[in-house]
Amino acid sequence: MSLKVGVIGTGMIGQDHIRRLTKVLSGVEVVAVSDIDEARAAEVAPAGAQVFASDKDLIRCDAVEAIVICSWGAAHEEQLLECLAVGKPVFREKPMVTSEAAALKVIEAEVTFDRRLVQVGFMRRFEADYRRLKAVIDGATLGAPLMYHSVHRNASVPEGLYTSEMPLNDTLVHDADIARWLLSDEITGVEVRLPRRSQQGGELRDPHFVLLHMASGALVDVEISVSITYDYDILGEVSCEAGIAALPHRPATVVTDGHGIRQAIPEDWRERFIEAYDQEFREWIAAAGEGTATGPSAWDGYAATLTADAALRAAASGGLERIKMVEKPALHGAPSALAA
Ligand code: ISE
Repeated sequence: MSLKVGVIGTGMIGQDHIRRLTKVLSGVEVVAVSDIDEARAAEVAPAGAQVFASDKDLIRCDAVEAIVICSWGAAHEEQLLECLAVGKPVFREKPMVTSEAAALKVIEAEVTFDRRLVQVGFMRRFEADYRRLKAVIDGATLGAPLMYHSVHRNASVPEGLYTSEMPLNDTLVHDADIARWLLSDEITGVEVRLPRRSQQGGELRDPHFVLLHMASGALVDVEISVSITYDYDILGEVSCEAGIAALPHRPATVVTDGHGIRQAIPEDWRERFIEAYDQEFREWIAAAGEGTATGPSAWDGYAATLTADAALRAAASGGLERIKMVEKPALHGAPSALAA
């Protein structure tokens, strides 16, 4: 039997997930779609799917068993709380919400429901290369992780839509989440340095150099470039006590011609993480079919929101901005190192 899913938000990522859920994956059916732009929702809705003007109506529709939210900005909080109110599993694209207060409300609602329902879209955790890297770190053959170097380069970002805060509250959250997950650690403080400004980004402040302080004492440096022009380049290397573990380069055809020997790099995140997104949804479908959620949780969404807020403060202050988390609920795993 197929899981009957409603999709809220039919922009670029929403359309990509509808394609994935209808053409790539099995055991799932998109039965409802909604968007503030109803005409766009109607245009991209799969044959037979109901189109809703109101996201609340979609969430409450009896035919919808689980929800995928790909909408933009402030609507997230209300939509998530509505899903939790009716007890339906929900996949929420990152960022989970845009304020600490909203993240705490989502955590509280899920804890009250007493079952995990929320999965947040940190797709890197589902990629085979990242999983192998984590297995090496967890295996402890290299000793304790001391530093993680993360490189996050976008060729360009959508003009007008991507604003100057977004390197820190939209792009950085992936590196922050993967660092927490790879090192099994929490972020306790953030520093941001602004190197010489690239002329390629127009009005945007680009690039950023971020330093994440982890509870264990490990340090994570992140390069965020969003106008690097050449392609979408993601690198990661963990320095441990007795060795180094790094992500491999993606396999690509080796082309040899008059310009030399070269291998193509993915153009954007949809191409770079295509398998990760597919696997992320395979696991979401399996859990949602059981009426629950696994993978990145509301706690992880909360941690990302705190990191983004601290990074924005750090960019303004030039100093180290501390993060203080509430006590981790048992529902979201073992109490964190930061538990009060
Ligand atoms: C975008 O929203 C993503 O999630 C991509 O993974 C990231 O590389 C990009 O910078 C974000 O804007």
